[in-house]
Amino acid sequence: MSADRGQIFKLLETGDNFLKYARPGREERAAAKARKRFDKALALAAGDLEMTKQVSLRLDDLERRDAGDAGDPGASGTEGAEDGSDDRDEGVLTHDLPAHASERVPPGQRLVHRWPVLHVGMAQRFHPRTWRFSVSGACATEVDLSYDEVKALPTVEMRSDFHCVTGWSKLDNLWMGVQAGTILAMAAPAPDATHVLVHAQGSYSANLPLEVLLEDQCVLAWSHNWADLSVRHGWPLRLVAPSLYGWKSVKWVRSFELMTEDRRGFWEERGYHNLGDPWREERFSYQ
Ligand SMILES: Nc1nc2c(c(=O)[nH]1)N[C@H]1C(S)=C(S)[C@@H](COP(=O)(O)O)O[C@H]1N2
Ligand SMILES: [Mo]
Repeated sequence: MSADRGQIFKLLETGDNFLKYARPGREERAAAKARKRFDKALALAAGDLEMTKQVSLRLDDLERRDAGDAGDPGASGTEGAEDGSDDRDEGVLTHDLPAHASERVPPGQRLVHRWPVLHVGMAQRFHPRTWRFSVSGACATEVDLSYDEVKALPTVEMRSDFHCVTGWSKLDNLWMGVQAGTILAMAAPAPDATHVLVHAQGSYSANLPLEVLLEDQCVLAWSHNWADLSVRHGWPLRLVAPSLYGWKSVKWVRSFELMTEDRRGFWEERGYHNLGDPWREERFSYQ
């Protein structure tokens, strides 16, 4: 039997979204709902090695998550005090686009006015004394910066639109931070460096072509619309890569790993598109 990959992936996507949108305090319920979809997907994927692998990665994630919660209560409760303000941002969708917006909203996306929060796992706590941002791998000079050193680099303001693969787009975000290219230049990427694995604190990562990270609009940001980021939006530092879907915009970012060949990040390994251009609707790899 070989079920349609689209049908299997739809179950995975639905399960992923329960996890991504889990509200603080509701993680258990979200994990149970996700597990149901993943179990069903596993049954349908029988005989399809690639899809079976993608389901298994997710079931492993849930196991690790369960173990982590039981063994390390200190790992949770990372929400900062400033995080209560925009609590009800999800699902505020409109279908009436402003006249100028139509050509700025990629296919299959709808506009949101407030700012949803989504991530897998726990928000990450900032430890200013031990926090570092590093660049390693295929480069002439490894870079290793404290938070103050990052903030002392030339600052830019960058306006851009944000498109999440789950279907929402938020226009006109004003980010303040340091261009990714500024820090990459300090490292002097090797001539044969082609891709970067962007690592978050915790186990999240995303891969991007080096040339995308070098675009002017790619920023390591600490501020959004004139306010410091909240913890759940990625404080103290997040990547903003506006030309790709939002999962590439790694929150709680801690390092760039320069690579001479491509390697898939967290969601890419779980079946999301390797590049993720919203204008081409590059959502999932099975497409
Ligand atoms: N570290 C980390 N960064 C992440 C994620 C995550 O799970 N962990 N989720 C990504 C996804 S899928 C999206 S759409 C955006 C959402 O950013 P926001 O929560 O600030 O809206 O963060 C991205 N960055
Ligand atoms: Mo996303």
